Amino acid sequence: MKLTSVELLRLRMPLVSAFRTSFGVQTARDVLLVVAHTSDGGVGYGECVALADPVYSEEYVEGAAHVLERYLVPAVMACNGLTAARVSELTSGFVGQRMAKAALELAVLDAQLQESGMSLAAYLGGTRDRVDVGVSVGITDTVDELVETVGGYREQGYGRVKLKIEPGFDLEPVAAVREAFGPDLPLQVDGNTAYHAKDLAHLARLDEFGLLLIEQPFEHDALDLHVELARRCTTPICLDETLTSAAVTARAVMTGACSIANIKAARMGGYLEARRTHDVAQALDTPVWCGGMLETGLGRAANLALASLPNFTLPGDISASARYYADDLTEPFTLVGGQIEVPRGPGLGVTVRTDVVERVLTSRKEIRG
Ligand code: NPQ
Ligand code: MG
Repeated sequence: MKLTSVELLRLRMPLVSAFRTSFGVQTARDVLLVVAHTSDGGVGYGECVALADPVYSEEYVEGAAHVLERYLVPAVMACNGLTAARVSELTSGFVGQRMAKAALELAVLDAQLQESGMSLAAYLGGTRDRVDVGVSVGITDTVDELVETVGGYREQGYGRVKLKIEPGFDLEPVAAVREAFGPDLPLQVDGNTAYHAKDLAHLARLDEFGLLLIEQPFEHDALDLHVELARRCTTPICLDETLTSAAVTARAVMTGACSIANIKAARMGGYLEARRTHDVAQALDTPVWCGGMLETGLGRAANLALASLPNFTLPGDISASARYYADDLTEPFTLVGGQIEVPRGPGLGVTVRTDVVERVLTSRKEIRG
């Protein structure tokens, strides 16, 4: 494959409701799409999930757009016989930039699979045609409002519920949700690195609520604190922000910092490293689940393909399109019995609604060879 041009599209996608976490309130997504055009007339799409500000990780969307235009795209456009598997090696000279690299790798992979007629799920080794999904519920002003919000998602059919927590909003809301929906509700929490060593004893009290897992309470590089909490808790510890590669995931598991892994392809530089992480976790008897970054239907299609792999044994943060967007960039993904169907068509297996793209477009930049 040879790329003739790459477009960087910026879109402003309002969220249906504000999403509050320990690192801030999001009311819209500043989406960056990478569109790869090939010499055979092929087109592939990739979505960059970096936030508008570097509050979840060190990357942010403006920076990702610059790195793509200045470094990453030129590195792959010069390549004849380009394949998705070569993108990480061709861009390895540029340190980090995982979310930017992942978006480019996915655009190349989509174009490659469109050409070969293979679905992303088949390419990655998926074994399921529908996957269990969950919902991530933001911090609310009151505990009553949280219980009401969770009730709404339960009515929509969500099986697993994840609550965002932060210091001052943890034990009480978790107790209220457990009280309201009973002992059998699959429930987990996510601290998004908001806690510190002084909170160890407090966090260990989450053990009384029969949670599936406690996700990333401490800083991304605080492996030792996660090891200590895991020692004090019966509730499994899961890592998110920390897990930036298969090797880092193996070390985190083997040091006891986590016994469950949240896999986000974008956080690891792409779906190929995400698959390698899946395989390493499987070899270490460590269950994984697919994390979410409020992707549009493009990134959501790719996450569904990834979540169809055998060791994704826990429901992922792959919610229905309507959880975040009134109008998605693809036909909307909907919930059926707590599950979502895995696209089967070539590549991402979705049709891009170019009318919606044009409506929410804020800028377009074309990079030619
Ligand atoms: C997490 N995702 O698991 C992240 C946090 C998160 C579904 O909770 C815009 C883009 C807003 C990405 C807010 C979920 C976001 C975002 C929160 C990711 O830690
Ligand atoms: Mg998380």
